[in-house]
Amino acid sequence: MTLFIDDIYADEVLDSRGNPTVKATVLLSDGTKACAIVPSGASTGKKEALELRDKDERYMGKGVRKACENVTKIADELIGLNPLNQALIDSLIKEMDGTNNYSNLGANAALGVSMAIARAAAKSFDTPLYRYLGGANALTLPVPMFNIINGGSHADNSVDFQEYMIMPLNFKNFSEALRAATEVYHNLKNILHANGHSVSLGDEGGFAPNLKDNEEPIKIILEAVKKAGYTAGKDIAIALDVASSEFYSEKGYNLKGEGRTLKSSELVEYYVALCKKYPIVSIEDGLSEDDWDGWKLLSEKLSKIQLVGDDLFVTNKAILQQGIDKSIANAILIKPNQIGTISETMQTVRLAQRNNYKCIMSHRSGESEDAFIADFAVALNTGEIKTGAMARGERSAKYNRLLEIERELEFGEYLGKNLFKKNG
Ligand code: 2PG
Ligand code: MG
Repeated sequence: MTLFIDDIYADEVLDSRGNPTVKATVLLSDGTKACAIVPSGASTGKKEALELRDKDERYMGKGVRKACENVTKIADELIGLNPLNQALIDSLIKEMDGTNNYSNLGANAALGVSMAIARAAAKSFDTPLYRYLGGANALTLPVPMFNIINGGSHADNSVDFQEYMIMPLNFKNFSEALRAATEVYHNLKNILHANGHSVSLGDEGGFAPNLKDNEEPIKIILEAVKKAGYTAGKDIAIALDVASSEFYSEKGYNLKGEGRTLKSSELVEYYVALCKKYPIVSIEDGLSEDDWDGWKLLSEKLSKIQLVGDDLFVTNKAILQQGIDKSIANAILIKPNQIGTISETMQTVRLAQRNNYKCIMSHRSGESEDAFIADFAVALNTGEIKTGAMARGERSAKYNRLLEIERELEFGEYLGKNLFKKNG
């Protein structure tokens, strides 16, 4: 008998910030049971799909009981269908919602079901999730962006830029890259401690010290790279997520930590200067989602740097298409909960890849033990993943899953230094 979906339900569980989130469970006719937990952002883009919260007295309004009830409604539509038809299932969920941003059902309800169905189908075949989603072509272990200094909305410190990340490039495989980056992380901790800085952690497991300006974290990270015995630029490069929408207004970009407000052209010049001085290979959300003119300038001035649209594109293929048409940015952050389902996420990745935009699979600042994105990055050969520091269980869960995948993929590849080579 053909396989079918037997039941779907959801529970309200907690994420890594202690906020409620949706855990969806799918049962198949062959007895397979699989679950998925939905992540949650803090510095969200305005055009992201809606995360449904109860807004009542429970959990400071952040409960997700309504989203869990909506999972039951979705279940009524999907029970009896073949779980292998992910595209059909996702389009039915979308149709049932009837809006373009999941404002009826909630993207947290939609994504939980979508992820759990993919995982159940893979499990039923006794196939790893990355192989179920990507087939025999799922072979690329992603180069990680490790967020080792946290600022902006992810930390309670003076640093305006949200994420200072390191990318291990000159390594033959993922596990060696992970080791090197982790050694840098521990050296960074020692340096911060020795200089009397706090070594408490931000939301994504990076350190969150108070530093004098937005350049200081780069200097300290480079010191840590050296201390760990690596060459900055060659072995380890720097990537930034400025998350500048968070400090943008009509007046400009307010760098509170530095006590100055910059126009977009001045901020672009600042990036140009930073890129000349330091081995920066990637800048995410350098300009605000509302500042497409600024983005245009940035894209012209720093075309050799990976310029990543996160709040800018919100994993939305229609918005990405506008960016492509206007030659804005050259890479996109991929966050399934920004758009709502696995199939829509894959559509956006396909559009990006067809247009030579790089894709970076990404976690959210509110995460869980669910490592779905590790498999998803390999399945789609994104070549890059952003999933926080190497500390905190919800972040290391993704890296540890990639280690498992690396062991399984005997003929897998780690792009390393070829990642930024043209046609590499
Ligand atoms: C980002 C993310 C993840 P959040 O801005 O890229 O690092 O943060 O999930 O808070 O949007
Ligand atoms: Mg971002």
